[in-house]
Amino acid sequence: MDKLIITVAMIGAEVTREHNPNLPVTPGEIADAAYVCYKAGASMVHLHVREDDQTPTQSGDRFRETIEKIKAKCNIIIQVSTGGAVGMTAEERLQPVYLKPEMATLSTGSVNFGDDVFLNPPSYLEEFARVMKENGVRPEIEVFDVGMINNALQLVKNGLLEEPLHYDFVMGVPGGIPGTLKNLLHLAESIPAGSTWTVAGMGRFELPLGTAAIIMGGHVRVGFEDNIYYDKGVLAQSNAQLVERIVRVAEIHSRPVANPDEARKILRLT
Ligand code: KMH
Ligand code: ZN
Repeated sequence: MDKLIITVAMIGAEVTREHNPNLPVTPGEIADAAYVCYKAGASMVHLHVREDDQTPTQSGDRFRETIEKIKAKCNIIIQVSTGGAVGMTAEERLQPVYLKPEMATLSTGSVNFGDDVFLNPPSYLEEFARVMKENGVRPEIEVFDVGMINNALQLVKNGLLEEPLHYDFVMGVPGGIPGTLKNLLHLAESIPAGSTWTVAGMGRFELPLGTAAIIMGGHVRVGFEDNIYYDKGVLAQSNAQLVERIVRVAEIHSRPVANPDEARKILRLT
């Protein structure tokens, strides 16, 4: 089994300080929080950015400023979001990819997203994969439901993606695949041998699915984008608190945690 890669998704596009007052918002706050998560054991940050008033943005300038601040503190892998927020155009969403970060997300299908629709028609998939390829950015395939694996493999057939792919199973989004253990097993068995995968369990699914991934040889994503609670009715004090907990779970199961350079090798970034 490879060492465990812990990704921290600290912000997202939906959570606000009204939900959890400990949400980092400005580039400086995000960089400080990323550094504490890195010290706690995170080797990758899944990055969204906000305006000062918390509005989600895919502004290249805002991403550049935030990435520079994170890089000044540590060598954590930076994976930019191309999901952005529901309703953004493809052009808006793609802006951070032109900064040539090490990784970016690529959602390979549309999904109901609470009361909204997170739109990823075939034309977006092809455009996003092409722009990532042209900019030398390694995609992480965001899988909100099982058919999205097949969509990614179709992009491989079309020459727009190269195997082995790295997948993120996003489980428990209202509208997406439910966060059950049976579904996680099915997803993990549905990707080609040699692929790597992470699980991002929403809300109360974060800890049990993360624990399962540790045992199964997958990797884990935690953070306020997915889950703002530490326990039932108890808000997490920081993203790092969620990272620290999953590190303890890994220790209990004798699964060593990868540092960023070890994670780069596992993810074939180097
Ligand atoms: N905010 C969601 C609509 C991603 O980062 O690639 C999409 C999302 C996925 O968060
Ligand atoms: Zn995201």
